[in-house]
Amino acid sequence: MDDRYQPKAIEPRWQTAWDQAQIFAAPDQPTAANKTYVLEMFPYPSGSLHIGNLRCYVIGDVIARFLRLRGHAVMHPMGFDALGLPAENAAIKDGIAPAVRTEQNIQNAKRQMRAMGLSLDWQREIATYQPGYYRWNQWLFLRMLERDLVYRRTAAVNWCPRDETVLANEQVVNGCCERCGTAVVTKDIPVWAFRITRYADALLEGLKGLQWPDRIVTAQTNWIGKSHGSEVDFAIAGGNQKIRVFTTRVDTILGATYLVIAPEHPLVPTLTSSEQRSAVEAFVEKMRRTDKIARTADGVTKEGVFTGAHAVNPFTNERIPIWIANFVLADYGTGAVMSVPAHDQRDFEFARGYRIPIRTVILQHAGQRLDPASMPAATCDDGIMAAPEEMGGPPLQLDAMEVARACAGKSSAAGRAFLTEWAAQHGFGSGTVQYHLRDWNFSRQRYWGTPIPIVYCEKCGTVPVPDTQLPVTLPAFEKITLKMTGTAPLAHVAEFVNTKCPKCGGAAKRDPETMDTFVDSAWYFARYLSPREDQLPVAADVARRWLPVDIYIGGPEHAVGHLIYFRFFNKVMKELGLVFSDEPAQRLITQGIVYNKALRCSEHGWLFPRDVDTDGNCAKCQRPPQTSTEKMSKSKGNAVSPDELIDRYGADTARVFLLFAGPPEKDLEWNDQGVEGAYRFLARIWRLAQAAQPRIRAATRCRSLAGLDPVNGNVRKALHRTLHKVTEDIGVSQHFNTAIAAIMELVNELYAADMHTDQTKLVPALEREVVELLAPMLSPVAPHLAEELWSSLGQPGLAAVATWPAPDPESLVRDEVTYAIQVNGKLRGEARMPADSDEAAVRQVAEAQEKVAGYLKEGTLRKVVFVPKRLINFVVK
Ligand code: ANZ
Ligand code: ZN
Repeated sequence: MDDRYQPKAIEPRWQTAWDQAQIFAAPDQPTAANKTYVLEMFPYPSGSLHIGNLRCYVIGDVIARFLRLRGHAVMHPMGFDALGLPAENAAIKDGIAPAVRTEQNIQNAKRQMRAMGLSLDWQREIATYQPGYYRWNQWLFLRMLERDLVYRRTAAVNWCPRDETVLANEQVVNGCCERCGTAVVTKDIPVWAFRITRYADALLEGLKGLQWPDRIVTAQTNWIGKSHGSEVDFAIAGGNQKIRVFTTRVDTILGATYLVIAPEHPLVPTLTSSEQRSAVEAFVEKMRRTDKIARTADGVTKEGVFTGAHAVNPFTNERIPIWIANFVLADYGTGAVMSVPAHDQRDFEFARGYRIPIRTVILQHAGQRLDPASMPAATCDDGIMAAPEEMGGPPLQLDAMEVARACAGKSSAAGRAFLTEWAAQHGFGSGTVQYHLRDWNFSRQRYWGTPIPIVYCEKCGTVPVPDTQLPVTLPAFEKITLKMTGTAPLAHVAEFVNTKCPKCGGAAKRDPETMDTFVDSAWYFARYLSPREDQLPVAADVARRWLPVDIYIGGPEHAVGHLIYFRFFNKVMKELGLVFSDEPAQRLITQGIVYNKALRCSEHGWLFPRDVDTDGNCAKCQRPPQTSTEKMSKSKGNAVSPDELIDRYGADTARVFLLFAGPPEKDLEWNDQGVEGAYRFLARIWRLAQAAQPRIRAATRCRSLAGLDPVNGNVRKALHRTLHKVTEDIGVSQHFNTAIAAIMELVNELYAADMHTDQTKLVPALEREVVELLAPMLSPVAPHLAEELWSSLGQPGLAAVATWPAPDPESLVRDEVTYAIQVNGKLRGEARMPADSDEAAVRQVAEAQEKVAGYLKEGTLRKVVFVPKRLINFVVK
């Protein structure tokens, strides 16, 4: 071994050795018991990856490497999510074909991943822009079309006026385009949609068996949004039409003082009186121009307009006005709401704004009297149904007395059951279930996506492209004029659109739209298993052996997008007999965000390091920039490239930094000291192994405590304790940070025993054992250094495929010492405790002793003095 730790010299060598030995290739025939499929969400190949992007892959790599050492057959593939808007927009900007640019970016990303030491099976690489991949998007589309899971509809879609495309709900953030930030508008256009709503219940049900973070499960549950409620018909006064409302709170119906319908509701024109017509039309037009998500967001002022019409409450015969308002959605429930301002906050704000009466009908506790005139807000919780004399606001009319008396004193839940039943018996309502989940509009008016395999023929209508004619390939970029016209660019490419009808052979036109890239990522996890299979998207036997993904790692931002879509596709693929597990991924780890300081000039925006002068000011205007901590991102100038980092410190340092900064789920902030610290830690290990190498070459490994002096004995115990902790922290809790901390402590003990010098207090056999165990322990986190340690032993083979050692139970037994327990310096008790107990553990035992507790009660605790291995003293006054 070299004198100095020089990662640059050693890391590429081991990367080549791993490649040559092909040790990361997943075996074809794992046994069910030892297969583990570790998958990270595949990257979008934009320019190059930064350290923030790589965090997810390093986390996955530690798990994959650890499990390999534990004897698992590990599948750990990688690919590229290569279609989509950013590549197309870049192509428009600089005229380079997306395919060319994408391929360059992929090569660069692969180089970076290899340089980080990721243990990936590159033989399984996929890239979604290749026809050999997207062909199967088309094939799945056709199978779903046959099952009525794909359909064409006119939908009011989210439309980004800048990107000129439809956006899924998941791609709209606070009413703006997730990509470019432009305010999204609503537009009616024909689209292709997946009938994901057919799986709403299955998608909810499936969540129960998954080991996923609670917040993702909650986000999906809410997104699917199953609500049990009732539908009730209100007659329109003076006609014979009805308006049906959906409510989850039919127990509040005696407090309904108005109805509200969505601006898009079909009854709007019929209901509007001539006096109200111009006001209504103006309002409806205004709503058409605002995005429906922005319009219904919390905090947006509730506004509306009276139609001039009235409805009749079927339970009470009360006449109430019908309004139109911004907060009612046309495509949820029935698009009409009974408004109960006393018990619903939106209704409350609206009623206050338009001076509509408020009647309280639910009591939060018996005897409560609510005064609508002075209520600061609606009381929205379930409660007890009020008797007529307990209600506040306008009194009920006589017709309402029968039902009000029957309900008085019932709980809200009992009231809902009772009134739903009543409505059913009288034929004006029933119980029902609603979902918030909507069908997935997935056609895009863009070029760089999977062409939709449909042909339109004047004679035969809409004709699916037969399987034998797949893939329908994208025409070369050179043939395209990417005009931002709002129509699909492929529509202007004659040689693409003009085709023959597969049915009658006559002239026909292809569908010029492409698929949302979320289709690509909805099933890629299966494609890795048989990436070259050309009969089916995935070969059944490998799917049976390897699926589901055992551990999936990726960003929590995908909670209600990709992570729902791929569950939906998995269910469909199971019905198609392609896969056999109910869910695509059993465990999910969502990694935290990597932050870094960013500089912003008030004049010139985000500053890259090269935009800052030596005084730290903006190089263009010399103004001092503002510093803030931002999510690491290329656009904010605060991205840290792995290339420079690897060049200076090595990949192992970069890995240790990312892993040591906190557990995988936690956000972390980039900092240079942390990197230095990680480097020093690895250099210290290097020095140990280098110093010991001549001594241990010929030694045989120590195998027991027997015959060791106390110094050696304690080091051996520390070694095995560390091994035990690292095994648990990596394997059970995935707290890689505490595993690394444990190794750091061990290294301190080894330095204390002078193992790094020729004055070592350790016997060669123990030094050998130290290195033999350190190599596998380090292998998941710092794999290159681990190989160096391993080969310094004169051992054949690679550390990456060694066997994970088991700690020696004899050495795990912990030494015990007697702690003195003092109160105000006087001995009040004693406790036998493990020598390495921490303050909290000793304190807990001490406080539990009756005598000690008695003394502690005599005053207030001011201070606790703790001397490890000796005493704890409580200072009480
Ligand atoms: C009366 C009522 C009284 C309501 C009350 C709530 C509280 P979830 O749980 O999301 O299903 N609603 C129904 N359709 C709507 C639409 N198209 N746009 C906007 N709001 C709509 O919510 C169901 C509740 O949301 C329904 O119950 C209805 O208001 C409203 F004290 O009816 B409720
Ligand atoms: Zn035809």
